[in-house]
Amino acid sequence: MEKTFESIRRLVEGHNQGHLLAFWEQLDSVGRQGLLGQIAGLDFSQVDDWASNYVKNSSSAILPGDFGPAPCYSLEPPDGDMARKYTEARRLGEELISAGKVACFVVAGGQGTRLGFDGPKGDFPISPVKNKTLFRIFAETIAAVSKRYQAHCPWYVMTSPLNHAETQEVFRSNNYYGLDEGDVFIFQQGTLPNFSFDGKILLADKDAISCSPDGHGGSLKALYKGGAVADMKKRGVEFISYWQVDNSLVNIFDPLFVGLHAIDEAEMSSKALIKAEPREKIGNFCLVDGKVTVIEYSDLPEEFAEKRNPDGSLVFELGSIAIHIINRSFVERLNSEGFSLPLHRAVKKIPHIDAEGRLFEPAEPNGIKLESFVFDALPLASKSIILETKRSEEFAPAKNRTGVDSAESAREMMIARAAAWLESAGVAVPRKQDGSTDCLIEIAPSFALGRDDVKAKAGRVPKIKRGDELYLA
Ligand code: UD2
Repeated sequence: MEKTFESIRRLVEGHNQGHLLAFWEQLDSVGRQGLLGQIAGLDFSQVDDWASNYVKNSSSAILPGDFGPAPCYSLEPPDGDMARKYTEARRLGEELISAGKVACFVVAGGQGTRLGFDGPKGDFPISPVKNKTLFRIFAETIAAVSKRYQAHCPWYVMTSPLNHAETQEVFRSNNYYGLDEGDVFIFQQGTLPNFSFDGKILLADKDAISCSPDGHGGSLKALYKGGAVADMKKRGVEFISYWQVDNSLVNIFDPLFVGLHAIDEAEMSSKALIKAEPREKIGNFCLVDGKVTVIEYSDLPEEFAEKRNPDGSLVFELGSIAIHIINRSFVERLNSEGFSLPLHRAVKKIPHIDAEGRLFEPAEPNGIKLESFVFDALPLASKSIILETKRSEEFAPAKNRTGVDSAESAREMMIARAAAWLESAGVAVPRKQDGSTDCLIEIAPSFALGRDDVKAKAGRVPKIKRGDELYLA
């Protein structure tokens, strides 16, 4: 260990991080071993760059010199040619799903802190009548899709060290929600060290570096390193349908989206919606040097966010809802090329030990966490398409407990979508004077995956009375 210690000491001192070994003399052999392992696991070739370019440099992200709005496939095809393309794309998408070439992948490494929920976010109960959790809704959707297409649809779940063991336990104790355990692949994302404002890596304890999950962009490395990509290859999976764990309305297997992506030979594609307002907290789809690029809401200056076309629509109207199709071969290519995504800094309150080894719990932000974002891989794709979708059909993120993007609003949107599906099938839904439903409705994925399924089963729906709690399964 002495020899290893000496080389590690030289390494950390060479990068101005000598303080990481400040408590070495006080550690027992287990602590020493653990600390050396953590330090050896850090990519020191990058630490100086992180410290100077992302930590000490507090200027906001650099905006590209020249950029414009990105093109997009609209909700409805604008003409006959496009209508034929959409029809063909739907057919191809269904064929690819049936052939088991499409897997699904949820990023679930974040904690439900903003939701005020102590546990993996996917375990948050959300459905309006049965109080099903997000994970259960996704699992039932996957089961319904697998049944419809007579296909194996493997599910990949990315966790982080914050919730990996808990997530595994949630799946185990729920018997994998009825899915085949072998078709659920749970793996962990990587971490990045936390820094003080002066570029020093913080210690969580005398024998432990303070680290945080490396952002959802870390998924592109973790899919590869964690064995998911190899598993996909074995199964013949070519396309990965990506979404975020907080989106309770996501359409996990959308034949149109998969088909358009495949016909256009794209490597990574996205769904977009028209922003509700110029400063909505979702990324903006832009075109930079001919490449689809997302500029995060916090990085797009007001003058661009507010810019309007002559017809009054926003110039940058397309918002990213973090739904993508990613080719398995794209993930393989990036990893074999040793890619890295840009990092984004977040100023946070980070507990750590001080120079005397005492735990310090800051009341004010005291350091920097670094993250990469998955949408920063879009410009690396040889081709990338965007498909517009409807908020009311496909996007209800539960980020906060109440208010905008909350568990409350997501629940309301689940009811509203179910009501809209029923009404379009000719079923009367009691409504209050303000237009909201005067009943609770929940449609299980086993009953319907979309509007057309409800139409086919409308005859089975009982008459809905005011105040009813209707569950269709
Ligand atoms: C994200 C997008 C935003 C928009 C919005 C839609 C970013 C920076 N912004 O905003 O453009 O699409 O979502 O809802 O992404 N996660 C991990 N590991 C991590 C960090 C996050 O798995 O290390 C997961 C997390 O569990 C969640 C998702 O990524 O499912 C999004 O994270 P967030 O809620 O922090 O993103 P937000 O709301 O800033």
